[in-house]
Amino acid sequence: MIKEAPHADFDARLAACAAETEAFLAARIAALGAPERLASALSHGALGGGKRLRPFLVRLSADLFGVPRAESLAAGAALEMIHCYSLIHDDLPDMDNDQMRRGKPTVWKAFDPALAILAGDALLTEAFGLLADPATHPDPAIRADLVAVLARGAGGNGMVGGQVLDIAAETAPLDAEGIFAMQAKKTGALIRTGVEMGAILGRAEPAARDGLARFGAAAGLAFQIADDILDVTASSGALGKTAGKDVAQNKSTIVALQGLEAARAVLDTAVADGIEALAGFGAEADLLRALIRHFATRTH
Ligand code: GRG
Repeated sequence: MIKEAPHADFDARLAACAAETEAFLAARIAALGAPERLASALSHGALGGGKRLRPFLVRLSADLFGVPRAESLAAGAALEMIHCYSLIHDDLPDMDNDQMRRGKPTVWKAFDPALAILAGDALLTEAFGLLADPATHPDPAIRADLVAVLARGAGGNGMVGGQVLDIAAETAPLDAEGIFAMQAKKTGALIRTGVEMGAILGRAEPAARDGLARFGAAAGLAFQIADDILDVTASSGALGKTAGKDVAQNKSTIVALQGLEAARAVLDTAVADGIEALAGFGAEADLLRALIRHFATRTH
């Protein structure tokens, strides 16, 4: 594992971004005018938990270009809505059938599966409504670009496509290449999208945007491999994950296929690749460098 002194501001900056995102999401849900039961399910699934890593990626990427905080906050909240919807749907009985998420009952357990489907649908829809809102960004071309990049990351060739490949792998196990391709879509696409949204808000030059996209892809891989390692090394209670799930045996992961040592080597390479992709940036990208290290060393 790569040893580096932690960035002095990292924890405080992540906590501040998480708190701002929480308040933004709460206000947006309250302003939706949804029926009370749906609003409760949305609050249950989107508020009061979650590390808010994806909004932080948008923030850090946008900060490289001096983007106003209100813009990266709104774009990050839209990305987090997609993430929350994916978790709500992923937990459903016909998907992972999970009972607990973020230390509380999953949305379908607390309400019912139909409402959980609809709450996910509402978050998915609202995410794009938020990006199309002139209050998010005054320039319609930027808004359209944000919508396009989020649709690509979340859709059939992104997160949803990755989920389909993952489900198919339950009956036809994947080789390492297949696992990387599936994970790059299922979890990697949204993480890369977060960094790209910051670049769009910052009107980044192609070279900078390309470097950030490569960083995002490496960060997505690091996040997923670390998650797979944590699934087998950390106690489920400490992680707040579903107790008793034998992920290593049931899921297509590099850990399950090649073992922990090989997975840790992939993780180290992903971190190095991500940091290398930021070579065109100076000290202003140190928090992004800290973030990919955080992905690799996190304990929950
Ligand atoms: C159902 C359309 C659909 C997609 C599901 C992302 C996904 C695709 C499913 C999530 C299943 C899962 C637990 C994947 C492992 C990686 C992951 C996304 C973990 C959760 O993300 P964190 O750790 O969660 O950022 P918090 O709760 O902090 O937001």
